[in-house]
Amino acid sequence: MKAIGRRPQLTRYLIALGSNIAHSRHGPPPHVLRAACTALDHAPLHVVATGPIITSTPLGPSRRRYANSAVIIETMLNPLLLLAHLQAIETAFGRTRRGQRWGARTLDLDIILWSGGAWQDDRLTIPHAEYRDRLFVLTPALRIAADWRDPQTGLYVKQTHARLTRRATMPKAPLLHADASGP
Ligand code: PH2
Ligand code: MG
Ligand code: MG
Repeated sequence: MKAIGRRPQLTRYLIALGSNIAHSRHGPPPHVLRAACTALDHAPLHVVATGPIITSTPLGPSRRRYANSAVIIETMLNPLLLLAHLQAIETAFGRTRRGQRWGARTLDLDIILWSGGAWQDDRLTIPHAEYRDRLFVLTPALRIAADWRDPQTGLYVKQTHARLTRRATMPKAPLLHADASGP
């Protein structure tokens, strides 16, 4: 749903951060994310919660490991204005867009969820289309947004996270004894 015609209001967003290229000044990816949190905490944005920084195996063609994190920000910006603002921060951190999908990047800032429900247009989709399958998003998000609800699945972040981790650690079904009939 679009917020056209609505008056601007204070809104919360869950943002995922990723980096797998060092920055000449900020240093390696975990330091890039720390600097990005500082950059995000300037008007018209305000960081209200910061998740842990984790390292993760790259999904996609890049071979460099990622640093990932998540923050909650509060702002009066609507999703499209926020998207433009986040892209400006990515560019200020030296992000170049060479068109390769999932290519290596100094800084990636993705809008995952917002307090306004769902958003869909040709520039932006909220909830983020792939976050439900990404532990590198859900693990840091769990610490700061466990009780945020996905308007499309109805699941809380903690449930979406549990769905992934339980599947990964589910005990195998007990082996049936092929020779159960015995001697
Ligand atoms: N981001 C991608 C593609 N692959 N892999 C990891 N581990 N972490 C990311 O943030 C990431 C990725 C596209 O944005
Ligand atoms: Mg991304
Ligand atoms: Mg992105």
